[in-house]
Parts: sequence; C-alpha cells; structure tokens
Amino acid sequence: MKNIAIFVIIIASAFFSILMFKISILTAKSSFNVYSQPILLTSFFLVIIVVYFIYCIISDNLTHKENLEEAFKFDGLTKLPNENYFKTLVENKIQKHLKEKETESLYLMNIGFNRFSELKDGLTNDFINNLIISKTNDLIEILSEEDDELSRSGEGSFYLITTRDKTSLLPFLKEIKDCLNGFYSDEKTTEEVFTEINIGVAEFTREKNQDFNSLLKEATTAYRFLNDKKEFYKVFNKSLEESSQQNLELEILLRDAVFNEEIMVNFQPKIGRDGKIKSAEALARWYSKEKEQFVRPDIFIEMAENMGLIEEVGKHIMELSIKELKKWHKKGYTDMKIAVNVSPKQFNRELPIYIKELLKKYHLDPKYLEVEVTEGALVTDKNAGMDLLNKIKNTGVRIAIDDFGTGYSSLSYLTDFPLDVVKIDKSFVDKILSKESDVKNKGEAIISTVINLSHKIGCDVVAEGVEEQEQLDFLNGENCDLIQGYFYSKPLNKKEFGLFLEENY
Ligand code: G
Ligand code: G
Ligand code: MN
Repeated sequence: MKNIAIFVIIIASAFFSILMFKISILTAKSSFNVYSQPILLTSFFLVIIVVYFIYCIISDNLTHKENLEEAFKFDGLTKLPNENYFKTLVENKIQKHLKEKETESLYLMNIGFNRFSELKDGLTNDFINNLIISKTNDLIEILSEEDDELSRSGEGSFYLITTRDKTSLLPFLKEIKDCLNGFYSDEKTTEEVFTEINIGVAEFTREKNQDFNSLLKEATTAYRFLNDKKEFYKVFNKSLEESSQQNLELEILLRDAVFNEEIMVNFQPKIGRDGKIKSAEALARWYSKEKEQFVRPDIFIEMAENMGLIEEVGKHIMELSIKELKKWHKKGYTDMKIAVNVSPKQFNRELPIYIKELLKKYHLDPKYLEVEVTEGALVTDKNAGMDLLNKIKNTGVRIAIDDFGTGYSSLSYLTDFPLDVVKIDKSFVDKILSKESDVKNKGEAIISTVINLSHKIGCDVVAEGVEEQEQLDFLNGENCDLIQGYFYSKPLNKKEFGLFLEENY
C-alpha cells in the first residue's frame, strides 16, 4: 500500500516538475521576480520529492529490518522469545544474578507436554496451534514480569528462566503444572484432548560457573529422567548424570533383550469371591544376562517406550502370555483368563491388528484375553481413544481400565467408553486401613460408589493391592468381583504359578 502511494506521489511530482520547467522556459525572459521564478519553484519541489523519496526508502528499510529482527527473535505463533533470543535473555539474567544477593536462586526449566507427538496424531494443525496459544496465554498469566522469562523451545515445549528463593520453587512448579495440565477443547470441533506436562529443572550455582548451554543440558537431562506416571518435575543433580549413563548402557542391552529371550512374564492371580483363582495379570520381567540381574519393569517399559521399542516388547509380552494361557487351558484350567498391560504408547492403530493376529495364531477365543489400559491412554485424546477402544472391542477381547481413579478421568468415562472391567487402584484400597476415620470413610465411599456404578453398567470390578484381611472383608461386603494383591499372592513365575493353580483353581 505504502509503495503504491509513493509511486503515485513520484509520478504526480514528476508531471508537476516538467510542467513547471516548461513554464519557466516560457517566462524566463520576461520576469526576474525571485518569488515568481518557476525555475526556483521547480527546484524546490524536486528537492522535496527527493528528500521524501529518500525518507521512504530508509524508513521502509528500517521497518523491514525490524520485522526481520522480530522474526529472528520471536516465535511466530506464540510471540514468545525463541531459543536464540532466549539465550541472550538468560545470559543477561545470569550476569544480573551474579551481582545480586545470594538468597535468590536462578532456575532454568525445560517444560514439555508428555507424548506430544502422539497427541498431535489425528488432530488438525489449527487445533494444535490454538491449543498451544491457549496454554501459552494461561502460562503467561502466572508469570512475574520481573522474575521470569519464557521461551517456546519446540512444538510442545517451553524454556523458563526464573529468579526465586528456594522455598517458592515447588509451589511455582505446582502452579505451572495446574495451569498446563488439563482438558482442552475448542469451539469449532468436538475434539477434546488432555494435556500433561513434565518439568526438568537446572539450578544455577555460583561455584559451577554455568552458562546457558550447561544449564540447558542439565534441565534436559532432568526432563528426560522423568517418568510419566509418578513425578512431574525433577531437579538436576549429579547422580542423574550417572544414572543417565547407566540408562544408556541399559538401552543398548534392551535392544537385544527380546531376541536374547531375556524378557519373561510373571503372573499375579486374581481371586473370585469363592476364593478360587479366575484370572491372572501378566507382568513383564527382564533379566539381563549381561548385568546378571533383573531390571525393574517400570524402568525398562518406559525405556522401551522412549526408544520406540514398546510395540515389539509389548507384542512379545502378549504372545508369551497367550502361549502360557493356552498351556493352562490344556491342563484343564479351562476357564482361566489372562490380562495384559498395554502402555499408552502402544495404544495405537497397530494394537487391534496384532491382537487379531495373535488370537488367530494361537486359536484363542478372545473372551479369555483382557487388555489393561490406563486412564492416561484414554484421556489424552478422547475421540481417538474411543475410536481405538471400539476397534479393540471388535476383536472380541475384554477391556479393563487400570489404576482407575489415579488419573483425571471422571466417572462419566466409565459410561462413555466400552469397558468390561474396572480396576480400582491400590491407593483407594490402602485407605480402608487408614487410622484417620475421615480418610477411611471417604476412601470406602469412593470404592463403594465405583463398584455400584460399574455393576450397573455391566462391568466387573477388580481391587488392586489387597494386602490385609480387613480390606478383603470390606471389598467382599461391597460385592467386589475379583481381588488381586499380596494377600493372596505376589506375581509368580511360570512354575510357581503352576503350583498356585493346582491348589486354588
Ligand atoms: O510388578 P510390577 O512391579 O510388575 O509392575 C510395575 C509397573 O510396570 C506396573 O505399573 C505395571 O503396570 C507395569 N508393567 C508390568 N508389566 C507390564 C507390561 O507388560 N506392559 C506394560 N505396558 N506395563 C507393564
Ligand atoms: O499398575 P498395575 O496395576 O499394572 O501394576 C501392578 C503392580 O502392582 C505390580 O508392580 C505389582 O507387583 C504390584 N502389586 C500387586 N499387588 C500388590 C500388593 O498387594 N501390594 C503392593 N505393594 N503392590 C502390589
Ligand atoms: Mn495392570
């Protein structure tokens, strides 16, 4: 627009100048009055035009340069500083911090949405962009202009540098979590997604003389260390570095674990109201021959998830479980069922395909196989979750919701999803034993409500982590269908489980 205006002015001025020049030639001989001298007037106009023209070019160049600088400094979508510019802001903050009082601390945080790439799957760019903008605005609301600088570091991640005293770090982390975790939907679509974040934190220490890069490395190491399920933040310390070294070793070993037949399955009995075994939960075990020890399942499962090995490992576990179940059936334990855990990362389009494949390969009636999915897998993207559950349901296997009550799903999820089994999490079952009557009463009320509702909608209920008679008595009183826990048995290896079946079928 501006360019067109300049062009019109130049052309008009040029015509005017030519006209004046012509007049000046005609009148040159007849008059010598300075003020009516057209040559001077023409020159005057020409000077104005040239000055204006130069001004336009310069100012245009400047705004162009400013725009370019903006683009180099800020993220296009959120208008937050990008990583490059953030680096400068952090270095300034470090310099300022070094001059200030020692009571304040400086923290660099790496904040990221969990499983962002899977969350994005099946959603439009517009939806994701709106989600990011909305979450960014929420986050900016809780920041302090003086203490904090925020940057968008990746599609679903942020860096934050903050100066605060040590005691306010945890409350601040919780505030960030409360602000970014939760359901999101936009008005235009029926999509509803659930976002959760993890935060890796690096603390600046004067002695270590860190710079932006070293702080970032520590915050990232802490972030990578986080496990989806338990903690949502981790502050870097030296031992993390060592264990990330160990993890690296384990990762190398895990690649060959399936091939080397190091991954096995243990079975934990699920007992009916008549005290007899009805089913078992398959729990993966990895014995590393190289390390000559077992690696904890939560550790190697998460590792497999992060390394993209979870489908291979998960399929292997499901196959081992089905093979074992077939052996039990052959031995005469013909009603035995088996439940296999499915990681949220395994919860994708491939899953119903290989379930079908395995059912066919082992001639197994699907009613004997149950898959346990956690709430997290369902709530991340409700529509996608629903779609997939229906596909799995169509294979004929039963679907159990694991750890019910620990995530964010509401009671309405029980009725919305095609479930067959609800597993009440150990944390509720523990409350039955609480010495505080308020805790006990509320815990029991929740269990009782979940059992009633589940039965009304045709779901069976399994109580997890039952260890004491008192818990068993309460659960039996509430008509809980199946009991799983150390009260009856810990997870058993094949041989031990065979003996358990002999005595308890
Ligand atoms: O026994 P326990 O320590 O087995 O298991 C620890 C955690 O690891 C539990 O939360 C359990 O759900 C998970 N887990 C165990 N086996 C499997 C498996 O085969 N697949 C998945 N995804 N998780 C498993
Ligand atoms: O999350 P999921 O339900 O898949 O995990 C089962 C986990 O619970 C396994 O780690 C298993 O070893 C553990 N577990 C099973 N029964 C009990 C119990 O009675 N007490 C405790 N503390 N853990 C249990
Ligand atoms: Mn389970």
